[in-house]
Amino acid sequence: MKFLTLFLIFVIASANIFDVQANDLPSLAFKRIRQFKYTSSGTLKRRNQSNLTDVGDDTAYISTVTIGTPPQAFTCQIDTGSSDLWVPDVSCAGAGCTGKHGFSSSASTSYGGDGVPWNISYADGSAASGVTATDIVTFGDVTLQGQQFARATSLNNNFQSQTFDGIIGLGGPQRASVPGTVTPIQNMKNQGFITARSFGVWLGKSTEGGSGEITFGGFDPDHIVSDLTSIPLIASFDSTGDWAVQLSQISIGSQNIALTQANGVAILDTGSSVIFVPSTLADQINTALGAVFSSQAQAYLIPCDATPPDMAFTFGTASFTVPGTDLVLQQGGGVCESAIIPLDVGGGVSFLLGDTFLKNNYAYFDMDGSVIGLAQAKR
Ligand SMILES: *[C@@H]1O[C@H](CO)[C@@H](O)[C@H](O)[C@H]1NC(C)=O
Ligand SMILES: *[C@@H]1O[C@H](CO)[C@@H](O)[C@H](O)[C@H]1NC(C)=O
Ligand SMILES: CC(=O)N[C@H]1CO[C@H](CO)[C@@H](O)[C@@H]1O
Repeated sequence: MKFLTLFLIFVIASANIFDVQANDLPSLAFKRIRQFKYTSSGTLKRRNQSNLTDVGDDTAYISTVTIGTPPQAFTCQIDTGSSDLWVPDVSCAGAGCTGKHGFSSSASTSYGGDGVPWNISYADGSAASGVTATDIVTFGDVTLQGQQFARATSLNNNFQSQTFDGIIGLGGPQRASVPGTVTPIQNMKNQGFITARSFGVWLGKSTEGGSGEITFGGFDPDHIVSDLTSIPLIASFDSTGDWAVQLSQISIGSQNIALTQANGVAILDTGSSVIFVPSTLADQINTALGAVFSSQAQAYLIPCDATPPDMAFTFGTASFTVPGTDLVLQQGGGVCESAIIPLDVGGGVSFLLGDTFLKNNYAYFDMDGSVIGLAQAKR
């Protein structure tokens, strides 16, 4: 997840939340979601997907991405909080690059040449730089011609501990480091694989066998327990390409915290393992969970055998749950940390609802409909 500091005028769409199954809503998003659910041929064409691997007990979800001819394979973290696709270059040297696969442009007969200098930095302090390029890119079932990506010739030490090679950003093109970038999701539409710039994300749990799945251009009805509820994207974030939605309340057991337009902006971020909350709310939430801040650990610690209450995240009138058991993170040596972690993100964003939230709730990211559809996930 990467952020720019922007001064935004808040023109937040009124809490226009509706159930996708309702019959009297003329909205385009409604029709599109219905259509995806029941159309197996025609405009949607056949389902295109990518399987995901759950790594580090739900800390990251990765997909194999191949680049070039013959294909060179990389593991990329799927990140809805950023919009760049990059892999390490074969020339990448230094601690951040150790053990990762490197792309060799000279070994690809379809290499489209170098573009412009490129760099990106993420909210956790990790940073990469190199050069943009184009080549054939395969992501799950989809093969994209002339796809832009970046060859990272330098990765900072933050990447040393990461088990994946690169990152595939699934945010809007406005979030891309290089203006004018055509993202893989945009290219899937341009090249006729999908009719809308949308995708559905199911994240498994390591305790239940792991794995995960992205469905391009639609969602997978096999991984939702009920119909999707459409939550409008916040209009003022159109210019940032962020998947930003408006939280109205969070609940910890029976304790409710009401949120305002100003302090309830949440990004649904597959690239964050946990749930990041504003530092001003972290004490209240963690106290209700039974977690206590340790200045030594610089973290909210919680007994590993604790059974904290469930949390609910409310968008307008629709609530989505995270079970208390998923809020206790094993850190090794009998130490456990709360999954509710303070982070002042900036840019008008208060919450990053990461994998802790998304492995419990299926999310359908629809850029063309300007909505995110949510439903409780089904294994
Ligand atoms: C990153 O790229 C931006 C935009 O091209 C440039 O202004 C900036 O100097 C670059 N930063 C680094 C550290 O290379
Ligand atoms: C994803 O996994 C399913 C089930 O194992 C398999 O049938 C499908 O071919 C896989 N898709 C890709 C793109 O590997
Ligand atoms: C596996 C699968 O269903 N792939 C489909 C992806 O979309 C293209 C274009 O519609 C189809 O040709 C593929 O069969």
